[in-house]
Amino acid sequence: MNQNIPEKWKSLYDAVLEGNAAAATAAVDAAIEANESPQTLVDEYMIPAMDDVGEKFEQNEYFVPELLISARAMKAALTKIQPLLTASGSQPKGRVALGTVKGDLHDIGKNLVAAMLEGGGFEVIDLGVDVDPDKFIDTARASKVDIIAMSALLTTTMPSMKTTIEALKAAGVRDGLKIMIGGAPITQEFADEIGADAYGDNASTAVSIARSLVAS
Ligand code: B1M
Repeated sequence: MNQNIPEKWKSLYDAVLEGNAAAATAAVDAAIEANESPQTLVDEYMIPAMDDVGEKFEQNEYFVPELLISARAMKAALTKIQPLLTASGSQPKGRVALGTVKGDLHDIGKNLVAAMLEGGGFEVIDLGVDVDPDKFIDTARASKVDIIAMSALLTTTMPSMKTTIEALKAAGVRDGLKIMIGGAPITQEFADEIGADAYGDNASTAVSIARSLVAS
């Protein structure tokens, strides 16, 4: 369990951990009103809360319903924060098709990556969750994307990333774009092994990585 949650907005951490959406959004409102950085709220309170939800799940203290209500509280709080992470104006730096891979329904991290990429000036086509390789291929063809970005949270769905890359190759679209992958179980070694161009370990680094991919 995370023991080092700063007292300042601990009510936000508690609300996400306990799955209290109303308290989570109220805490975000209060923090934003007090000029707290949205990124600090995400990094120091909300993500640690979700990590602790995962730990409680592993210890059989929480079960799937608790995961779901914590996820709902996290999403409610993020709905308030996402527009603040998303900058406006200026020419898009590139177009990214982003999705959680086939078989995987986790979308909180993927949504954060989308918000940060948009905030970093990218146009994001969000393909959602459980994305079939064909959907990535169709989007790459139809929308001339610069980057295919894939998220996975389950060790059992990591192979879907490889399958998608192989399908992009077989469809003849792999060479015209860059591939970035991320998600809790993903590592640089895995990215190298399956032939992805880059691995991002969090939503902030995903933006700098996307920028260097487009520049290269
Ligand atoms: Co699930 N789940 N879950 N779950 N869940 C995990 C992932 C798990 C680690 C929990 C645990 O056991 N500790 C475990 C996986 C174990 C494993 O694979 N080794 C697990 C399991 C087992 C399951 C089920 C199988 C449970 C069951 O049914 N028995 C089931 C699978 C369903 C499916 O997908 N087919 C399941 C279901 C669910 C819910 C639907 C109930 C819910 C998801 C709700 C939703 O997303 N809408 C849920 C939740 C909430 C979690 C935990 C608790 C939290 C995930 C989360 O949102 N984290 C999770 C435990 C954990 O992660 N600590 C767990 C916060 C989020 C901000 O972090 O997504 O890692 P994350 O994203 C980060 C980085 O990874 C990175 O940036 C983000 C921000 O920094 N990142 C990228 C992510 N994608 C990126 C892409 C990039 C770059 C960076 O470039 C493209």
